[in-house]
Amino acid sequence: TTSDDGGETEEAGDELISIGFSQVGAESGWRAANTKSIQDTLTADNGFDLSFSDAQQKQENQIQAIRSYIAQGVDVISFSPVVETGWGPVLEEAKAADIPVILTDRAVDTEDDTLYESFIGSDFVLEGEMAGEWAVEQYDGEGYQMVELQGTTGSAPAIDRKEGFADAIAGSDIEVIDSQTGNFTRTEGKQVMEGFLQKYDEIDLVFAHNDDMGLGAIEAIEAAGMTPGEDIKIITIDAVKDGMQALADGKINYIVECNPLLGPDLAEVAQKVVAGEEVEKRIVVEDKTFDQEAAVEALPSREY
Ligand code: GYE
Repeated sequence: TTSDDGGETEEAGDELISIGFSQVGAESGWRAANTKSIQDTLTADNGFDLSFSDAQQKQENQIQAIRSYIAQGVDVISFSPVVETGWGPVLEEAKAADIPVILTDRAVDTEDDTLYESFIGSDFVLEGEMAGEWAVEQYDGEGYQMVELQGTTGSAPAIDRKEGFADAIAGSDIEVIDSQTGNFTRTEGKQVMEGFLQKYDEIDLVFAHNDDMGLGAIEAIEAAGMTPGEDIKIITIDAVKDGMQALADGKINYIVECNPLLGPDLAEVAQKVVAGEEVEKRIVVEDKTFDQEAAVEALPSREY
């Protein structure tokens, strides 16, 4: 089917745009807010027929979901790639079937940018840098020993946040004594932090690649009889409700936001792509930062 009059109205009785969306999983509060934004925006009222699948953080599940969307012949495929590499073949298959692909949230590592129409999401290197710059401002000169809780191994946010933070603290006396993945989940963040607390006599600072792992670390620190936010400082990324609450409560020291509300941008780009209009290859979502005071102020009106 081709799009007809190309009119601006969304409820003109036009055919719905069928879109297959493969989500990473349900690993974090960020992901829950992201899923809700997509499901609340890509509705029949807005002109979409959404097929949504959850890959449970497994690339093979995403590839399978994308192949089934290709087989169904949807108008648009969108996904948030769990890891950066290994997408070439399935993206080629979508291209061969003439189905446009829109990336949201996480990037793929490919030289060939004709394999997708647009990539909508935050600048994760910048997020890591903003977190690291604040750490240097606050703590340089104290000889802090830091541990890092990394996101999912091989994912764009884990790679980029690590890099941005490392760049920002280079030249300071903050020393990264260990860095392990907690897979962006609260449970694994807690487990990894428990291990760190057993292994090291002195930990002054935690940099967690997302709020959920930071919240897990808080549980481990409290269980070890210490006060998170004081005995051990904590910096995280996301700024979801639970993270912001912990920041307002003084248990986290600083959060760099990562905006999960990508549904509206995705809807707009999908409509344009189907209508044959030009779209931007890269749409960067803007993120703010919060210290404890700012969190107290922002919490009452926080959407997610
Ligand atoms: O920071 C984390 C989630 O890809 C930006 O994935 C996203 C990250 C987010 O699990 O909480």
